[in-house]
Amino acid sequence: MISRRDFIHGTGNLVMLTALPAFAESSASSPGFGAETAAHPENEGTLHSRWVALAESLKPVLKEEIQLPISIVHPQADSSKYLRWRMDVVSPAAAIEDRTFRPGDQFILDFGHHRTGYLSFSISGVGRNVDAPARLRFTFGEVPGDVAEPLHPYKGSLGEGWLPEDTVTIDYLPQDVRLPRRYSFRYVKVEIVGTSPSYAARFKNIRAHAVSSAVNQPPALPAGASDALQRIDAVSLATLRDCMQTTFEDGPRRDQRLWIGDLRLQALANYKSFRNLALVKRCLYLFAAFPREDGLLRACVFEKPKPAASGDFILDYAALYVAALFDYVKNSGDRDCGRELWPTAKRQLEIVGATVDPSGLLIAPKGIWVFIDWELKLDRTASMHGVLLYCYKQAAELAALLGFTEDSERYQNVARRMTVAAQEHFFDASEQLYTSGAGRQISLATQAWLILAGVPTQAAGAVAMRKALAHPEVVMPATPYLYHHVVSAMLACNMKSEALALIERYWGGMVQAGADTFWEVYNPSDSLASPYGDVHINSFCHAWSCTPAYLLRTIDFGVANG
Ligand code: RAM
Repeated sequence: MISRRDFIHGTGNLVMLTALPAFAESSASSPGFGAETAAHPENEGTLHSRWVALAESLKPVLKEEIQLPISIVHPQADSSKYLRWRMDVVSPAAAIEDRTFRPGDQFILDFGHHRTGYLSFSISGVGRNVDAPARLRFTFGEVPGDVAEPLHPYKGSLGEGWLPEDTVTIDYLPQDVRLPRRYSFRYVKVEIVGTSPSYAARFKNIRAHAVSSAVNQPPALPAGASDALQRIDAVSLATLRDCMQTTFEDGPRRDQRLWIGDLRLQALANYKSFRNLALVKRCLYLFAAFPREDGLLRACVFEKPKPAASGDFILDYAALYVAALFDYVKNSGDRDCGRELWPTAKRQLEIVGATVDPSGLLIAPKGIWVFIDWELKLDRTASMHGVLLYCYKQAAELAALLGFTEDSERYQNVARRMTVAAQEHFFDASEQLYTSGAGRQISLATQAWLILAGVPTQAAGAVAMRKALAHPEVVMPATPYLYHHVVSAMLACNMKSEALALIERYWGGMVQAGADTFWEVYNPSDSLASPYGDVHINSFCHAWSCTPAYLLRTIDFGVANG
C-alpha cells in the first residue's frame, strides 16, 4: 500500500529528501534564462485575490436532471466477470413502492448508468404508530463491488471519509428527504437499520438529481468510427460530464479536486465536446491564485468551502500548466487571459528548468514529486526530461502567439539544447529506443514523452515505440493518464492504426468489463489494483480517463491508416 506522502518520500527512483527544497530563486544557473523575473505591477496579494474573485465570477450554474431508478438488482459473485460481480435484475424499480421494510431488510437500486448528483425520496411509516425515527444506511456504487462487497475493514491510505456510505436518521415520518451530500453512482444500496416494532418503512419517488456543468451537445464522432469506438466515445463523454461540476474535478467520488494534470486532459476533451470555455478559465485562475511563495503552483487546489491552496506539489504538473494555458488560448482566442497568466506559466518553467544542466539535461531536484503515472517501478528521469522539453516548446509557441518574441526565442534555444541532450543520454542505438536511468529502463512513458517532446523524427519515434511495445521487459502504464500520452505519441508519429487499436484494447477493455464511466486505474489483469491499498477508494469516474473523446476527434478516419 502506498500513500501520496510515501510516494513522494518513499523508496525507489523517487527516494528523495524529507523536505521540499526551496527552489533556487535565481535562474542564472539555468541556461537561457538570464535575469528574467515574473514581475507584475500589482501587489501579489491583491493580484491573487482579484484572480480568486474572477474565478468565482466564472463559477457555472449546474444543470440538474432527474433520473429514475430502472431496476432492483441482486449482486451475484461471478469469477468470469472482470469486476467480480454480475448484477441480476430482481424486478423493475417501481416494485419498491409496493413493499414495506423492517430493520435488517435491504435493497439495491440500479439507475442504469453513472451520474454525479443527489438522492431524494419520500418515506412513510406503515403500522400502528411512527414512534421512533427511521435510520437508514446508504451505500453508493459506481461499480458493483462498491455495493456488493463490505467496505470494512478499510485498508486504504486515503481518508476513510471518502468511502461512499452514510447513515441517515429521519426524525418524523412521513417526510420528503433529499440527502444533503452529493454522490457519484449508478447503484444505491439502502439498508434499513431502524424503524420500531410499531411500524415498517415505505419508500416512494426515489430519484437521482444529476448535476453537471456540461450543457452543450457534443458533436458526433467523425464518420468512419466503428461501433466499438462510438461506445468508447459515449463512455468518455459521460466521464467528462460527471467530472464537470463547478470545477473540473478529478473524480466526483474522490478527490473532487482540481489537479493540473487532470485539468489539462479534461480541457482538451471539453474543447472538442461540451465547450465550456469559462470553466477552463476559472480553473486556470484558481491555480494561479495560490502559488507557493517562490511562485511554484500547487499540483491541486481546493474549491470548497472556499478556494484554498493544497500542500501538494508535482514537478511535471507545474511544468504542464503552460501547456494547459496554451491550449486554452488556442481554443478560446482569449489572449488577454494568456497575457495575464503568462508570468505564472513562465515562472513554472524557471523553477522546473532551474536544474537543467549546461549540456541541456534536466537533473530533477530531489524531494519533490515527479508523477508521470502511478506505476511505482517507473524510472522517471527520461520522461520528466521529455515533459519539460515538451513544455518549453509549448511555451515558445504560446509566447509567439502572445507577441513575447524574446521569450519565444529563448525557449526555442533551451529546447534545442534539451533535444540534443535527450538524444545523447537516453537513446540506445543498439535497441533503437529510449531508456531511462542508470538501469537503462525501457518504458512506454519514456518513449511517449520523448516523442511528444519531438526528440526523434516521426519515423524514428515509431520505431522506438514499436520496439518498446515488443520488448519483454517494458514497463507498462498503470493509468489511463499515461495511456493517453502513449496514444498521443503514437498519433504524433503516424501510428494511427496502432493508436486506434490501443484505444479499443485499453478503454474498450473497460467498456467490455462494464464501465459506464472510465476508471482512475485499469489493470486488465487485476481488478483489485489500487494505488491506495484498497480498491474501494479508487475512483471509477475519473477525469484523466476521458480523453478518447478528444483523441478520436483528432483522427481523420477517411485517410488510410498510418
Ligand atoms: C490522484 C488524483 C488525481 C491525480 C493525482 C496525481 O490520486 O486522483 O487524479 O492527478 O493523484
